[in-house]
Amino acid sequence: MTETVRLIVEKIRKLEVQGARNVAIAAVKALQALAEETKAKTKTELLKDLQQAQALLYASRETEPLMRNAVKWVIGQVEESSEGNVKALGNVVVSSADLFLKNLEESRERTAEIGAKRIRDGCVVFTHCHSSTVTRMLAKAKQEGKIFSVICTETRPAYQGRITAREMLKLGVETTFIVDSAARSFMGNADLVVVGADSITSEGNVINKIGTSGIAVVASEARVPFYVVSELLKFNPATLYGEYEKIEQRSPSEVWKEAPEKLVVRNPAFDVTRHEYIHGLICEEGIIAPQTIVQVMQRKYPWIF
Ligand code: RUB
Repeated sequence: MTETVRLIVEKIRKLEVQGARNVAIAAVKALQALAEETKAKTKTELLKDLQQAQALLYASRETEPLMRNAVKWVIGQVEESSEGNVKALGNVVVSSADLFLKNLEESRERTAEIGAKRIRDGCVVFTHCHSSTVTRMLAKAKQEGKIFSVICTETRPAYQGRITAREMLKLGVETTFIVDSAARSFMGNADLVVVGADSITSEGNVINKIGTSGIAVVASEARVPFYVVSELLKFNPATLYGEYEKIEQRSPSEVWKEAPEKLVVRNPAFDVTRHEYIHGLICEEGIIAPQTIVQVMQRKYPWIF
């Protein structure tokens, strides 16, 4: 395995690269680096290298179907290619990866444009964690001249909410920062909740940063619409065939560095928000009911099945 792939895997594992989209982008770039650095002499050897990288990337963050879909698609292009020469196959990796990234960017732009229409002047937007898709949507609303404010949670234990808060301030959006447990106290002030997604199941349930499902319940109680903003490729096709999405369990030391001995500290990275709490899934195809995800995927991304 090449050094660049190992470095990227480490960055993903340590959360130096965070958020489903950024993780997928880094993974695709790792495959591009591999294609340029590989010592493979045949198509079989190149595919073996790519599959090794695939296994390392998948294991770096378990709950990331966008990354898995991206890597699978790029490797699929090599498998299907009629090229026999390793150099030409390397070019297939690079160009397919570029195409994937371009399409992903277009999906985010379209999603942001659609979502920005839900932000009205004077609106208070509640968000959790850091989603580059959510912040892009809010940036779009701001560019369109909308005046709104944001409430964001700090998002223990890794404080991704600080990334969101900094981005919002940079955009010139009035931002209030709260501890996660203050979500219920502040929900009454919000007009809508927008969160990102790491995974979407065939039933339309959404897996996102730990704490999201509690916020969805609180939003439902307060009658505040709860939206998920996500590119469709975060759908996990295996869930259609009965698999559960795995929930990544991170190191207890992220929660309490020097915890007393014998204390059981648990640190799941994500939780599941059931579709009945989701007002709409804002994606590149529009605002859809999350339960319709399978039909939408069959129409838009049939290769995923
Ligand atoms: C980040 C997180 C984000 C989603 C969506 O978790 O839960 O809401 O990944 O992000 P972590 P994006 O920080 O553990 O990766 O919209 O950027 O894909």
